Amino acid sequence: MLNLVLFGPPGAGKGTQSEHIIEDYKLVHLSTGNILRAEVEAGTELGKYAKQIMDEGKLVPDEVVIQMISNKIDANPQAQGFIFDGFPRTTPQAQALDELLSNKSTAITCMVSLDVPEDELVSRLVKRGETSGRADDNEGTVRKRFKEYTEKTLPVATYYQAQNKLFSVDGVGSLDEIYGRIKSVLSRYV
Ligand code: B4P
Repeated sequence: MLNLVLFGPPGAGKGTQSEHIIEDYKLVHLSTGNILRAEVEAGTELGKYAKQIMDEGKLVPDEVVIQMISNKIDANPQAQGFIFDGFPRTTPQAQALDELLSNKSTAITCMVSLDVPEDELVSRLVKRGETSGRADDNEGTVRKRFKEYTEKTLPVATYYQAQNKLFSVDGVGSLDEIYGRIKSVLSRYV
């Protein structure tokens, strides 16, 4: 199995690059951001609870997203591998993911981290905000999301580095250039 964590700050292009990877490597795409937005859209209790947190640029509590991911892994027993997009975002989430995969006799293969400077991220997300309708795509909230990332999510890279699974790639450039960099990391494994 190829189990990839696609990592990076808000707006780094995780969702964008996932689309190519899923197609070429036949992985099941698990994006916690997409799952949460679908819950918000459907007006579920979870969606109502998560919306306020997401709109403030904060992270949804670990136990909520861990349970969501656990359900999605169980719902895909035939998967040839997973791409985790936007998860794990905290060290407890990373530990829980290791345990979930170990219970299925598998593990994370590698983490690819997309490196993009903060000002470029703000400009991408403010631009997306012109059409996305996302309440968290405005400069003030993006800066808060970046702060959450720096404080709570960056340690996740150290967690995978300690397992020799971290690969950083330059996330600035054309979509094809960046995808080429990701493929060259994945070519070590497939
Ligand atoms: P997410 O949905 O995960 O999203 P994201 O950080 O907005 O972005 P992504 O990196 O996927 O960027 P994209 O490809 O879209 O999270 C949203 C919120 O959900 C979080 O703030 C949090 O509240 C909650 N949440 C999600 N997961 C959680 C978890 N595990 N724990 C707790 N809370 C969680 O690209 C962004 C833009 O850049 C697009 O407009 C794209 O077109 C553009 N772009 C992409 N690549 C480009 C390039 N190379 N050049 C120029 N523009 C580019």
